[in-house]
Amino acid sequence: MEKKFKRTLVTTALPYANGPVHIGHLAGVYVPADIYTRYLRLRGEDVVMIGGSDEHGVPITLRARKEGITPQQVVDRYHAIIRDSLKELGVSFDVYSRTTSKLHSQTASEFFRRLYDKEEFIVQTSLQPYDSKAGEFLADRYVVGTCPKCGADNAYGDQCEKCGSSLNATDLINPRSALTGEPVEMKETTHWFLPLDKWEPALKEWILDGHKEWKTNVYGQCKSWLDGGLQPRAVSRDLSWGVPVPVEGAEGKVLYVWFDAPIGYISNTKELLPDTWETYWKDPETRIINFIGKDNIVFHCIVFPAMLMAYGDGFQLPDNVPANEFLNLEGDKISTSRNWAVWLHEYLADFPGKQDVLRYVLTANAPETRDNDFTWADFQTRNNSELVAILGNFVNRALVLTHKYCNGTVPAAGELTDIEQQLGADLQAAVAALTEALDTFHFREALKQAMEIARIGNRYLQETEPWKVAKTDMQRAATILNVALQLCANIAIAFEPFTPFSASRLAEMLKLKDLNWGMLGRLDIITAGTTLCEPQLLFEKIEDDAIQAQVQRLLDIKKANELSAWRPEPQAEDVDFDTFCRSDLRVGTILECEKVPKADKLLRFLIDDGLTKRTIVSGIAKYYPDPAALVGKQICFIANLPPRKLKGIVSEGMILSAVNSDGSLVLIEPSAPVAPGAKIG
Ligand code: B3M
Ligand code: ZN
Repeated sequence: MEKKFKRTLVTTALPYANGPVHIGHLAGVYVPADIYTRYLRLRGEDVVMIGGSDEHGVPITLRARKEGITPQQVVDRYHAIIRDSLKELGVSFDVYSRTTSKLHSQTASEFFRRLYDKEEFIVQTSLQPYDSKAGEFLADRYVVGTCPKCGADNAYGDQCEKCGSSLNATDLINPRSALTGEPVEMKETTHWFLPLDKWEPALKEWILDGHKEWKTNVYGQCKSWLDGGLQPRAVSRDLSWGVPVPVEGAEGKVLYVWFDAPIGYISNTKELLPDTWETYWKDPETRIINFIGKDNIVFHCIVFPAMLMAYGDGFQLPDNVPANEFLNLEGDKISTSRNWAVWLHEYLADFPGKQDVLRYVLTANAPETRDNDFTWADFQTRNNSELVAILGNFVNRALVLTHKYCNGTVPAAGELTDIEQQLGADLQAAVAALTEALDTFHFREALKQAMEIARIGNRYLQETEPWKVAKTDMQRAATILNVALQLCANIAIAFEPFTPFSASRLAEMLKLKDLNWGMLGRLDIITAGTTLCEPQLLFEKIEDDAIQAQVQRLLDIKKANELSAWRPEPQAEDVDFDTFCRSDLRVGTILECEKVPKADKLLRFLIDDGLTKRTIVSGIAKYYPDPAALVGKQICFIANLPPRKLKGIVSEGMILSAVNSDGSLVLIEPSAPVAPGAKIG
């Protein structure tokens, strides 16, 4: 940290309470924010971490409509799931509240009212999307259509989930109502707009000149918004769910969710610290850090700062906005609507006690600079080959050897040799790199450096072989074990931000209390003579069947999605009646059916067609692993196609079949036995 601040306010994007949180939310926001906050706490800094559910806006009302319940029921349900699952994951919020609280409503109203009184808004009457069938204006996600940027179908009126672009409902191609599916109409309505253009020079100076240290993805997005020129932005909506617009003549209008949600950071701080909250917002010696995903950059770097500037009264702007890119799942974009996600509450139920494994994997693989992919195979490998084989293994060896050779009591160290001098230097280097990475929000790198301490430990034991030395020189063996245990103590500190459950179990095993960041790098943290607890394994191997079950679940979801996305092909062009009548369709009985040798796809049928026996070759072998089972079945076929040769066999006709929505093939059979050769018409 170059500049010295007195305190830090860490905010985390408020998740919409329209569904549970998934690994994308965790990797993007909650895990990095928690790492950072825990790190600052270990340094003894004054830090608070703010969170809460975003309970307004169209995502909530759409969900309510879909589930046939009220918006209040939706937010009550998901707020509880989100709050409890984040807590169980160890995300250490000082407050986790909700934007439907009374305090928030008051705070947001007061904020709007002050801007209104200061004449910071402009009032504009404009044409907005409207659904006359439903009799409602279509705010934001109530409009769906084709994304003008990437061409994805089903982009929302405020954002495309596929490419992440932030949109206006009027940008969409072929916009239609999410309520009725009708094409949208336009109708006049009046709203309050925040003239972002007024704040453009100040924003440019603050970001483009003042925050060149921001992550390139964040700085770049801000620059492109600012270079493109800012427009006034509506801060109210024609909706019934939300904070009512607190001025006369605004019946039926509420604050735009992106106006009230960031104010949630303020109201949640108020809720936590009713008497001192203002120091966390208005004292220039406070540092505000917003952890968000990349789709929220414009709101946190441009819109909310403009709101704060318009409000004045000493409100500080964020010092940094370390936004992450997106995490994909097994190569596909995570999507709540397609259920393509690993949901936190389900993970916690499926992998009890393995919070740290998920935290570790999501950090090791964090989408810090580009989108990244979560795969279950990688999850298993990182657990088995890193947490178990490197970290757990080192700690376990150090503890087991201490129990074996020293009855579990920390031996005193004798003289340190060159090996220990080198180890000390390596440890210092890792700690310096770890601290630097945490200070600059490079959490993947930080985790790598923390892991380096365990690697140093494994190399040390490998090189010094205390189990051999103990046979001849117990004094030297004692020194080695003391140093190994000091490394374990360093691990208990260094891993606390990343894997807090295991770190605290390790600290307990080592009988260590009141650890702090300042101790890191030292080789005298544990006092000789301390009796350690019995060693327990910090991490366990994850077996193939647990991973297989998760992969199968995703395959089932993919299948279900394909099924629900299936639509019949559009009807073919007309064919004239006489042409069609010349086709000779008949019923036949299968006499023989076998695979055509050296042709994977082909089956050879011998058909009793009533007149004679005919051979038909059909490319449907993959659907029938046991062709002989088809013998005796009746099928329908086209009899008067010109014969053609397939793999040297003359095929005289075509068997009728249909490919089903799930991709399976069904032969068309008569519904009752029919004399072979009977015509179909
Ligand atoms: N709820 C969007 C989101 O969940 C929004 C964030 C609000 S932060 C003030 O991505
Ligand atoms: Zn798009």
